Amino acid sequence: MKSITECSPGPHAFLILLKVEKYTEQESQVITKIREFFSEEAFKYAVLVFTHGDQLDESKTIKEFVRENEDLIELLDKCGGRCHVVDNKYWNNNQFQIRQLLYTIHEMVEQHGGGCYTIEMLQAVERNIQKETTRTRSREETAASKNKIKITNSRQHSQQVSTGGSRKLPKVKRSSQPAFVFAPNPLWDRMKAAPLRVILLGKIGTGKSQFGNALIEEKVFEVDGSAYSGTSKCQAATKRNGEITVVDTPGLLDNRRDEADLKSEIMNSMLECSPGPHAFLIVLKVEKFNEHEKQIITKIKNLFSKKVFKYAVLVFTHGDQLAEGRKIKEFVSENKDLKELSDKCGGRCHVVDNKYWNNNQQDPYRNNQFQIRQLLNTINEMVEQNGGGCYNNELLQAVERNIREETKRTGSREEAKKSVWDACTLN
Ligand SMILES: Nc1nc2c(ncn2[C@@H]2O[C@H](COP(=O)(O)OP(=O)(O)OP(=O)(O)O)[C@@H](O)[C@H]2O)c(=O)[nH]1
Ligand SMILES: [Mg+2]
Repeated sequence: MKSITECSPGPHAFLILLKVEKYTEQESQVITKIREFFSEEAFKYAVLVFTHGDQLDESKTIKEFVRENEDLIELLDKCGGRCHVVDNKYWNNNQFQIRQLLYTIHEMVEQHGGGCYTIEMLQAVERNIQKETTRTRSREETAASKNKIKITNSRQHSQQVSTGGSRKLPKVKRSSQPAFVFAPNPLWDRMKAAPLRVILLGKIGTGKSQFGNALIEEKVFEVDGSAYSGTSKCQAATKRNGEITVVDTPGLLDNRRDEADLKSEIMNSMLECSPGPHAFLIVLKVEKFNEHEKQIITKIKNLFSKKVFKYAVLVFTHGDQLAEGRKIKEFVSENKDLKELSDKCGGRCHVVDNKYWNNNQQDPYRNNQFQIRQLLNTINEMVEQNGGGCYNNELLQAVERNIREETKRTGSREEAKKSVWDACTLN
């Protein structure tokens, strides 16, 4: 009950912590206890947070894990489908999940009209605190002294509970006080409005398509082991519950391909993520950074202007070539040109190995899932730094205007994109 006085007039959210493990009788009893203490109403304000995320099968999302157990499905349903996963020990960086969780809470509070969970008992506590506050003018002091007062209430409460069964506490009107506590966050607005849009760019055969598949957690892009460019057309895929759109592109500097044709195809990728990408992932291999690689970077700069680096992250594939125990930033800093490039990209670089680092348990750094989580954090941070905005230029703005007009006419954004693109290529 002390926890209640601490967040009077009532909590915006109950975070119910569970482990990624079998949902047994014991877990079920904990849920029953929560119901007994706070009534069924509490679940409307609840989010399930699973810890020990490293126990989650690499190929599964937390919702898939939940769907394997009838009781968990039922519980998740009660909680409006809200659940997240973290790992406090092995996932050094839980920020992505925590941001998602905060976003979920934010959305839930909005759904509740900014209100919080409140029952008669909680309001009684609040009334007492308010009375005491006016008397002592110190809310903190009074919260402490009210704890003593609440012991009586708490006893009454436990007596009620001990009578057994699921106790339905009287529901009372929600607090009229504006209870919404989060500062406006452009990232949340962006996440709500549209998925994160990401374009993969790089030399032929660096592993763009295979990495793209890892990023969206599905085999959508065709992987090709031949010496020639496997990907000839841009392809977009929106996955991870619509949170991310990844656009795969053909390899740059393909001697066999007409330059104008390639350029037009790369520009097509921009259309796929109109009004513009939030991030360009420049895919390189862990190998010598020679003239050819430099030419690729120059090409990217010529295509998108030097503004591109403000939105870019370097992703190194073939991480296996990185000496054991070394970090990608160390590798980058050994080469003057690479270091310069990385600096232009705000020091944002990550490493994966599409062949050997899937499900790598031995070294948490040499693990694609870990690296992808880190990469998503980096992208989110970069988007925040860029004020929630995306890469844009005049051409893109004009294209977006046309798409919007066409969408109004045809009623379908997809169709509109296609006809705008057809019009562009005919000119
Ligand atoms: N060893 C190793 N092989 C990789 C890695 N990433 C990709 N490959 C292999 O490299 C080849 C090319 O991979 P893709 O993903 O098709 O490369 P891409 O950059 O999309 O190639 P293009 O579309 O032709 O430009 C395939 O045989 C992949 O299995 C990696 O990290 N390590
Ligand atoms: Mg490809």
